[in-house]
Amino acid sequence: MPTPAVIATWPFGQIAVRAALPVVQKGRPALDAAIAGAQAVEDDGTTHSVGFGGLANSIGNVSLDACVMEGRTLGCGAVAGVENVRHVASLARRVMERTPHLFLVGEGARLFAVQQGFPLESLNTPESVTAWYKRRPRPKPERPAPRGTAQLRAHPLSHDTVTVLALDQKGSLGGACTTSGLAHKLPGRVGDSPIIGAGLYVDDTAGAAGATGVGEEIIRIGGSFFVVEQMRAGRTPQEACENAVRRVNALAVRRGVHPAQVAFLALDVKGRVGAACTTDTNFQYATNKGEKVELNKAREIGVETR
Ligand code: SD4
Repeated sequence: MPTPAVIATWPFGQIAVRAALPVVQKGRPALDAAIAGAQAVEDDGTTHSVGFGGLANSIGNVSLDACVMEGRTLGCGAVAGVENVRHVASLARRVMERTPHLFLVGEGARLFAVQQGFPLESLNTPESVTAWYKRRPRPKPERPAPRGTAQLRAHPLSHDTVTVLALDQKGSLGGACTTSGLAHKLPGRVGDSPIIGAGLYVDDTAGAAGATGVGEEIIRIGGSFFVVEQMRAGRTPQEACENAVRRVNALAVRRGVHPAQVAFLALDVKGRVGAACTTDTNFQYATNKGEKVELNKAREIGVETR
């Protein structure tokens, strides 16, 4: 019987691992565990980039993105641009289980949430409003970047997603990804987090992967799908994550920009984990060693010069 394992992004991933691990240890499916982990962070008002108390967009609204996926049947669901609903990972699961669709956005996703009995509430906290006000976007004269090379250089404290990957006792993988996205994003902006194949991808026949960081750069390379396909081709989860970061770096060189802050994490059906990030990302991830929850620093991969 495979030993259950959980891995989650950033130091607040420890909250997720602590909530998810008992679920798989009780013999429940990996997807249940991943969503329980994601929800624990969505509920945590001191985590300023996920769920309740998340980072506000440019007009001060908290707008959430999430997706879930399970590795046995490739069942998946996603929501994006959702306001006033806290448990968006769970909402993404309802999309997967109760609609013929895969992805709902904006007002449609919110109406579906109401229909499914999710409470509507303000997701702003006094801290999130103050943080938005202090660093709200103000117009400043800027020389426009050459067409197609505009690159987001996010402030280290202005983003962070929780992505949770779990392996259950049946040897099946599940994942959940939930975020308020980049701080001060344009209303309507969607990052990688709710996009299957970008922020998350899970396939029992290859492995599970998730991402965090500047979503535009993760989407551009099909990040999580890329990591999973690397594992399918025989790379370990660690090698697969490193190769995805190399691809982000190589593309930045091609486009003549500095690589954005991007990180990947992965888990395979043997319970092996991997994580890597671009330089200056300072990416940490939480995972379990038996019963213990550990916080680890991911390997940074710099631009290769030759
Ligand atoms: C996004 N990837 O919306 C998310 C933000 C994030 O660490 O994960 N930041 O682009």
